[in-house]
Amino acid sequence: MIDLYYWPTPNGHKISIFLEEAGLPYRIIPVNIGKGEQFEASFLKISPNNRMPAIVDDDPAEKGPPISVFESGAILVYLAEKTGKFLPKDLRGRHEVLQWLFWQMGGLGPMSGQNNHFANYAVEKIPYAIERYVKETNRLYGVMDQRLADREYLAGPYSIADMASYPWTVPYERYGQNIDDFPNMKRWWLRMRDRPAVKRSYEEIGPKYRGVPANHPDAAKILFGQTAASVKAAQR
Ligand SMILES: N[C@@H](CCC(=O)N[C@@H](CS)C(=O)NCC(=O)O)C(=O)O
Repeated sequence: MIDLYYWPTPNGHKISIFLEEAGLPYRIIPVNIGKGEQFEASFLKISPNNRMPAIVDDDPAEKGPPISVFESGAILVYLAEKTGKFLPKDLRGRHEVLQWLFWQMGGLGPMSGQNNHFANYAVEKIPYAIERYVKETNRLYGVMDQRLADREYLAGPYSIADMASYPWTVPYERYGQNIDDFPNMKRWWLRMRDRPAVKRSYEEIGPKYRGVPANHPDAAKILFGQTAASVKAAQR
């Protein structure tokens, strides 16, 4: 059984999509990040970066004690290796997927996240910061659109690269983008949206967990302005 430490954000959805696609039994342990549950000492033991998602697998392939994994990209690779699904085993196929997975982890996710912060959450609206991230998101969508011109999925067959990327394109309007400007990406986006596992993730699983929005004063106090002292204080 996999324990999934989860909250219905783009990074959380990546893992519920995988688990639903693979049909692996799992249990959700909600981590309400707007309430600060990511700073609980027991959670920091498995996710020292005070971020969800994280997983604990109590039945790892090599047996022995449970294995915990944090960072959504690492979790997707772990689960793909555990199940033998959504990450090809041959050298070329595997690295095709890993490139696009890392592209998401280092680019699409963080840049969209900053975009969202400056455009939608920052109390002070800074035009330079908003423009920088809206443009970078636009560039990344352009890269995806080119890539998807002659294929159905980002890296060959449907893979963990698609599962990682899709959740960061769902709120494209919040990120100042028009999906109609990216017709190849739009075809992929609709294909992803209509997968039953993706639908379950967004329509059934996510809505069970609701908190205040990130810019609610109680949540903003916890989520924005974290420093090294935030983690240190939590470990006491
Ligand atoms: N690189 C990490 C990022 C995870 C992340 O940023 N999670 C956010 C929600 S999407 C979170 O837990 N935020 C809690 C906080 O900011 O304290 C991953 O991909 O797992």
